[in-house]
Amino acid sequence: MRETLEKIKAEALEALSAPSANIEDLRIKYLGKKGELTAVLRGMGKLSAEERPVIGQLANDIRAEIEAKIEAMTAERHAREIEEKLEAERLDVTIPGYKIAQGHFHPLTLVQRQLEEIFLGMGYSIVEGPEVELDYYNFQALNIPKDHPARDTQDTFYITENILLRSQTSPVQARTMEKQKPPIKVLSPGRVYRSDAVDATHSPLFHQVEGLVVDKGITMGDLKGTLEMFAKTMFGEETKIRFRPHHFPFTEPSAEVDVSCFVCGGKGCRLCKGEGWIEILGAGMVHPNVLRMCGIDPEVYSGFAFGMGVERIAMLKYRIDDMRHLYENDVRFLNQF
Ligand code: 2NM
Repeated sequence: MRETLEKIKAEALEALSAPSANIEDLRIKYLGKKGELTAVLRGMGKLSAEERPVIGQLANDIRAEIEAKIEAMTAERHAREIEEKLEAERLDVTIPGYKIAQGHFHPLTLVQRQLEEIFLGMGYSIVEGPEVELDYYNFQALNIPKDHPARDTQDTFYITENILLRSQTSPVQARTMEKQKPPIKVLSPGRVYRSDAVDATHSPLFHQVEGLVVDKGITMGDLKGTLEMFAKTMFGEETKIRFRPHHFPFTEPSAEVDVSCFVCGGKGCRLCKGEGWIEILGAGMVHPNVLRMCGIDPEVYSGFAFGMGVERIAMLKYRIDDMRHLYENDVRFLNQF
């Protein structure tokens, strides 16, 4: 029996030493309930009383030895696995990182936001309205009846005879006057549409920012002060403004407004075409007919309004020579802002 035990021990230890050994299978084979060592112990009943404790002790020692070997082999294997994993997943912390491309706002958005900031700072609220608009709000309420010649210069896209794509953001202001009692102080930025062919300075879709102030005792002086403040903030403290008489159906009197050239300071250069002045917006005192049609009594209240093209301001500010750059989404262009 002793030899059998020694043989099991030698066999087990050798089998467990093989690198490819299935340790769990071997544990069952040698130490399991139906294993070889257990089988030997079952036969102990045949031994004499003197032999029994000796063989029993030997069997226990061998069991302990095999268990220790199993434990050692398992630990060794585990350590090797960790080592291999560390080797395979080695990190080179000195590899240069990937640069994640960062987006930014479109130049038109930047300019529109800057315009909004300036007027928010002067206490204006921002109002929005539909781009698909009624003829009534886009034209009639603004003193442009169906047969008015001003409709030619603001030709737009018609959905039906009475529904169109707004040609200006003034309909938002007509809606505001209808809903809200003075004092009114609003800014309406947004998309507008005109039936224009695309060229360096025209697009059938462009952006406007219009302002409207209505209260008791509002004068042309308030308009000039407001626009001077705006021009200095937008184009620099040394900027001057100039009003030239003009005609708009919705304002009376009306003016086109220039700023002193922010490149040459007024001496004349390529940007201002030698003029020293650059046209940036249109403005005027809201026509009494407009106030009346929007439910405001022109005998009690007066107001001023102004409007400018966001594209035009952006092109001046960033010296963009062709409006089409603003719509083509060429990243070589856009990445410059
Ligand atoms: C401009 C120029 C002049 C304008 C007028 C109005 C309203 F609704 F009060 F009548 N809103 N905006 C206006 C006046 C717009 O854009 C060049």
